[in-house]
Amino acid sequence: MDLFSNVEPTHQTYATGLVYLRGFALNNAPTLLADLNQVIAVAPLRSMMTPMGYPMSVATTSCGSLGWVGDAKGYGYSHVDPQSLLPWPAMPESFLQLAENAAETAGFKDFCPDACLINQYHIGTKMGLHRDKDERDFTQPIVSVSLGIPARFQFGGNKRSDKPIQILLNHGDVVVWGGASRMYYHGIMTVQANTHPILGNKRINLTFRKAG
Ligand code: MD3
Ligand code: FE
Repeated sequence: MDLFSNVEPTHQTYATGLVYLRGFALNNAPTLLADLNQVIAVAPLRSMMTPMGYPMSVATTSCGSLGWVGDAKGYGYSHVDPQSLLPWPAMPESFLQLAENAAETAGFKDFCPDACLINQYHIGTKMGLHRDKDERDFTQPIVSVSLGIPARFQFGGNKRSDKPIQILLNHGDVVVWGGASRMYYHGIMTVQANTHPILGNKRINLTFRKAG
């Protein structure tokens, strides 16, 4: 068995409200990736500027009625892509179906995401420890889908100083972040050299949010 093939699907619920669905998106991955290509043809991946004055190493774009944007002034959600000044591409049906299905499996019946943030990691990129607080309603979960080469995910607590644990996120893994875990500090460690049979040396992460 290679690193990317599925093991027994494991559904694991943690006290913090985090539900880990190993391999939940494996069968949908080819469709998700085909639909992703349509999205990035309209709204290309790009490195957003940070208020710290340097661009993110991770390239991002969005689909859905709202998209996550960053510039020298800060972060937030916008109805238009600041690069094209056009609305973000619609969320593909395959994305919506998977996100709703995962949320329901995790116990969130009426999850209705209006934003999907797409992050692309090349080898050597990372995402520093942060919390997601630009959304309106923190009782809504966030659903994340990992595709491509694996990455070590860091997961802390309510304080930046809380010691993080690490979780390996593989191709096809889905995590639903509800309850207290929704506001926990988290990040992605520097992505290590690897290749994935479909995505090559990249990792793609989709995060579904109810932002507005
Ligand atoms: C826990 N993305 O986009 S996915 C992000 O792999 C982000 O691209 C990482 O953190 C990535 O904000 C991690 C897992 C994830 C996403 C959002 C969360 C975990 C989360 C929001 C709240 C708590
Ligand atoms: Fe985050």
